[in-house]
Formats: sequence, C-alpha cells, structure tokens
Amino acid sequence: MALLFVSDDDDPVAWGRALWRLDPALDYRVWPEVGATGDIEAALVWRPPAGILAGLPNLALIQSLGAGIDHIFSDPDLPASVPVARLVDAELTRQMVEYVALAVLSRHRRIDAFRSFQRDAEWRVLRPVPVAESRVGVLGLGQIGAAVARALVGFGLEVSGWSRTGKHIAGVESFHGPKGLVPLLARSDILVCLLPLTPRTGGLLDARRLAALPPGAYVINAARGEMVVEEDLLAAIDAGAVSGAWLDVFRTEPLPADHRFWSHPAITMTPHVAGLTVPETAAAQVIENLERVRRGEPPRNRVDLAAGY
Ligand code: NDP
Ligand code: OXD
Repeated sequence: MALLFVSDDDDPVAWGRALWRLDPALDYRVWPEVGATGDIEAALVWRPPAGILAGLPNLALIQSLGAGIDHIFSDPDLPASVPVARLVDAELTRQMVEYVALAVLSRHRRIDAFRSFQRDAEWRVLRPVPVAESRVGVLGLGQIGAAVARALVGFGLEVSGWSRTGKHIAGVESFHGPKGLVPLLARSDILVCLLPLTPRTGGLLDARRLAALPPGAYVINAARGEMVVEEDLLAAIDAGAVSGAWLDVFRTEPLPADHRFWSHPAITMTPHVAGLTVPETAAAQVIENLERVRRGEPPRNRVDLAAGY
C-alpha cells in the first residue's frame, strides 16, 4: 500500500526524504505518477485538484500538508467517508507566532512612519503607540491563535480573543460565539485573524464588522483571504476608518498584478508565507496517522466535519 503526495507548493523530494527517514519501507508516490490507484491508502495533500481523491478506491486517510483544510473541502467530489486530518506542528505554530508578533509590533512601534521618515532623511522621534491604544483582538484561539495570544501577553500588550467555545488563557480576555464578536471587535485596536475558513467564517470581516472596530484600527490577516471582504477593507482604509492592514493571504492567490493591495501605501503584504510547513518536523505525525489508520484507529487531529475545521 502507498502514500500519494499531491501538492504544487511543497517539495516532494524533501517530503520523501523526511518520510523515508521514519519509514524506509514506505511506498511513496508523487502525483501525477499514481501507479495503480487501488494501491493508495493515504494522500498527503495541499490544494489537491478536484476529483482526484475520489478516484482512489482504497483511500483510508487524507492528510493535509497544512493546518488549514479548506483547500481539501473545496473539492465537490471529496469522498465523505475518508477521515481528513490537519497538521498541528510546533514549528508551524512558532512561525505563525513570530509572523503575527512582527506585524503587531511593527504597528505598535510605528515602523511605517519611521520608514517614510527614512525616505525623507528626516530624524524624527515618535513614541510607541500607548499600550492602552494597542489593544489586540485575536479571532480564533486554537493551536495558533492561543499561542499568538500568549506571546503577545508576554510583550505586555492587552490581549483578548474570540472563539466558538469559551477559553481560559492566562491574561487573555475571552469572548465566544456570535454574541461575543462585536464586543471583541470594539476593543481591538489591532485585529488579528487566525480563524479557519468555514461556511461560518467566510466573509466575516465585511463593512459592518469593520465598522465595529475602534476608529483607526489595524487589521492583520494571516488565516485565509476569504475571511475579509477585500473591497470593504479597501473602502474602510480609504475612508480612514481603518488605518491600514498587514495581509499574508488573499481571496485569489497569487494576488493578480493589478490588485490595489500591491500598491496601497497603508497595506503591507506577504505571499502566504506566515507559516510554512517543514517536512522534517511535520513528517512524524503523517507516519503516525498512517500507522493509526492501518490499525483501524482514527488519525490524530482529525477534522470535525460538522464544525468544518
Ligand atoms: P484550530 O482549529 O486549532 O483553531 C481554530 C480556532 O478558530 C478555534 O479557536 C475555534 O474555536 C475558532 N473558530 C472556528 N470557527 C469559529 C467560529 N465560527 N466562530 C468563532 N471561532 C471559531 O486552527 P489553527 O489555530 O491550527 O489554524 C487556524 C488557521 O490558520 C488555519 O485554519 C489556517 O487557515 C491558518 N493558517 C495560515 C497559515 C499561513 O501561512 N498564513 C499557516 C497556518 C495556518 P474553538 O476553539 O472553540 O473550536
Ligand atoms: C496552512 C497554511 O494552513 O500554510 O498551514 O496556510
């Protein structure tokens, strides 16, 4: 039985090396060189082309190459009976914490203003934004959001968070459920989105929700582009209601060359690099999940289909 690697973004050679180090006997195949489709018991995937998983009759595990699984659920032919597992990896979480801290602290320490002073060779002192005006709200307090919230508390910032179910994280004010969203937004000078993309979170940050933020708030999205209504964000920034945004993810990736985000002075953007899966650290859970499904056990970090993440 074989494991099929399907991704245009991840390195099949590095993954092969990392998996074989743990299981030298693994029959590892890289799509589109599938061989006999009946051999494939597990698929390790990032944005698999629609329909290919349905063509694997003995598939027992769909393992995401990332923390998110929306790239799998967008396949209308996804075989419903095969368990889907996502990656939960300490190195991925560490990178995400680092990235969001960078964005939050850049805003708090007014790095954009200093960059523009530097362009004009202007020696000008600005104090950091007061902590009381740099209140951070984290949407999503899961593996990544909770780690981010803790790290930001460690910097002495005022942090609150929003999740589906209530949370107790030291130093973090917790809001949950639909009723908790507006109170969270209202106290978020810096809003960080770390939610999974589901039918409930798509389009969440629209004109109405952005208007619930304090005047001049800053938006950081390191989750999925679909969570933000891009035209509404641009309108809020152009109107001065939102002061700017730091974006790693976009509705269309790669972002089209004529998109306004590229040249907007109030927007900092990166090409979906906030957290990049490292085969060497993530391979162990792939092999463990393969062994688990072979024993008839559910994989670790199995996605809850009803919740959508
Ligand atoms: P988790 O599943 O661990 O956490 C998800 C969090 O979102 C949980 O706190 C959950 O609440 C909350 N949530 C889900 N739906 C809702 C809702 N409808 N209302 C309120 N809260 C909700 O995911 P991770 O932390 O591991 O990852 C989060 C996302 O980050 C991924 O799905 C992916 O899209 C993105 N990501 C982006 C990367 C990048 O490079 N840009 C890299 C890695 C991840 P509860 O705790 O109550 O279940
Ligand atoms: C992920 C990502 O979901 O990189 O892991 O976006």
